[in-house]
Amino acid sequence: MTYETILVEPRGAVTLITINRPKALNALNSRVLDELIQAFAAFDADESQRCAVLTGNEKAFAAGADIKEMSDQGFASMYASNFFSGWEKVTATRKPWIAAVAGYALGGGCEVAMMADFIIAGENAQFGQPEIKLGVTPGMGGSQRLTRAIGKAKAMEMCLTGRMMDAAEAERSGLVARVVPLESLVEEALKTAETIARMGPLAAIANKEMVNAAFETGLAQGIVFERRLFHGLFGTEDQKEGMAAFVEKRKADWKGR
Ligand code: CO8
Repeated sequence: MTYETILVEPRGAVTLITINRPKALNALNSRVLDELIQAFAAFDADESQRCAVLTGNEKAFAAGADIKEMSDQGFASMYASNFFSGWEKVTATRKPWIAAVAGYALGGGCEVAMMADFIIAGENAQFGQPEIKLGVTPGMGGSQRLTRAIGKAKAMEMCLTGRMMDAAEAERSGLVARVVPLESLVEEALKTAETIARMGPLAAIANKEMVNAAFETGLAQGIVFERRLFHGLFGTEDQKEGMAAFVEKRKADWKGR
């Protein structure tokens, strides 16, 4: 598959996806969206791939939705095309993926980073929802995911003022899992992805589904969901293999079934 706006490189069991529109600070136009949908679907369908990393470049993860592409749209065309609903196909990815963010992650860029299972940030990362400065609001889940990630006070302040949050504040606030030196960002994200890729693939998906359920359900319901998935894994060969490998003091050989 040849892409125009992204690069896709399998690295062992990890797929590295790089947004590649450097002249536009990786602004997310419809071509980027279409290509990311295809790349994530291919990653999800490929049994040899276990985890993905999505990154940009040192200056920008993505500086937002493409303002030039959007500016002439009207309500009818936005509504009729359900503009940006395609991002739900990216969030439907079942296998785990990490956003490795350096530089600007603004507007849609911040929103795409928050679609990842978690974010690892380079020291120069800047997160923000500056849409208010353009007379609009977040439209790819930013107001919802940012509020769940960092709480109402900071999310509201960021959406209402458009201010940027640096990497240190993002880590303090729970938006990012870890901050690493810029020069080792992709390497660190790949290493983390390789760690996940070495786990049983069914357990990885189940862990992801459980943690995500915490955003969608109440505590009691979430705990039942967790317990049922936990019970379900006892019907897999990987559970037998994982526990036998522990007892026999050897590395597990996962089958993904
Ligand atoms: N869209 C299109 N082009 C962009 C974008 C963008 N979001 N961001 C930067 N670019 C382009 C610039 O136009 C410029 O192009 P050119 O060289 O042809 O003039 C090039 O990238 C380099 O940008 P700058 O010269 O501005 O670089 P600076 O280093 O001076 O500034 C900034 C960097 C501060 C990041 C600045 O570019 C900026 O403010 N960008 C816009 C940030 C922004 O407002 N993002 C939010 C966009 S709106 C959004 O994401 C809404 C999502 C939800 C919509 C839902 C609809 C349903």
